[in-house]
Amino acid sequence: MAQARDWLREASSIAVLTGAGVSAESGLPTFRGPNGLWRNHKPELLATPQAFADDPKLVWEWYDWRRSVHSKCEPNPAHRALAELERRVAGFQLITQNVDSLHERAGSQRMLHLHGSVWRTRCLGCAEEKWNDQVPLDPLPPHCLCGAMLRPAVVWFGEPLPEHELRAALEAARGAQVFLVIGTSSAVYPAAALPRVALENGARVIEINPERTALSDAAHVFLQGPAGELLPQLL
Ligand code: BV8
Ligand code: ZN
Repeated sequence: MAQARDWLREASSIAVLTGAGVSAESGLPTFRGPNGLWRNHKPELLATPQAFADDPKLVWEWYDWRRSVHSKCEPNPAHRALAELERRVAGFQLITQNVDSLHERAGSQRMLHLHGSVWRTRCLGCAEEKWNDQVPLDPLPPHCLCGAMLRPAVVWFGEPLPEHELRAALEAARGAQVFLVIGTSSAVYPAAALPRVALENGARVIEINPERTALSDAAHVFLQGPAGELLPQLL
């Protein structure tokens, strides 16, 4: 912890990659965690274009349930610590895989959503993308004014990540002196490649997670524990 604190204090460019674990202490189930299932469906199988094509209503019921759970959650000390770190360091960039809005609600501004957001919809007809925070959604599936069906504006498995966000995230990983990896199993690509890019460019990589992950052996420092406790201590 002391080593990590020294590196952070001296760094003028810091990048942070977060995953579902940073929202765990807010009460949001993680993607692959014990309570990640919904009606016995595996998230990896529901978060696909195929599942949506097969049964748009079922997939929308899953997102509607996640949106209603999100709407009852508050940012936790991990989210607030990251918003504080952004205020302290000019060269700060937050990169999240999460599709919730807890980082924004905690005050984060310089941030990139690699996998979209459950609070945005995209029209299958006119491609219009917009904010929608109606909970519960009614009717389900929601439709656009143009008449076509809407989809959640998230990145499903097999879909490319948004070009701008991915390029900016790679830029931040290359330029970071310190790269914090928080609450992610580092199992999903290309997001999981970002800490490797940072390592190759000489960054100090610090991982925060209650469990070891695919990244842990390569990280310079592995802080074992919940982000909501360790991040405030680190700051
Ligand atoms: C793409 C949005 C190509 C939807 C998500 C084989 C090998 C390598 C790659 C692949 C492969 N087969 C397929 C692929 C590609 C695939 C992939 O990586 N699959 C994996 C599973 C092997 N990737 C893709 O498909 C990507 N697209 O590659 O496109 C392409 C290119 C051009 C043209 C066409 C195609 C798209 C990936 C994005 C998928 N969408 N979500 C939705 O959410 O509904 S990913 C999903 O996983 C979530 O976004 C989540 O954020 C993400 C990563 O999961 P984590 O955030 O890490 O969450 P997880 O539950 O796994 O872990 C939680 C961690 O928190 C744990 O480590 C736990 O210990 C920790 N924790 C718990 N409590 C705490 C904590 N940490 C701190 N504090 C706590 N209190
Ligand atoms: Zn439309």
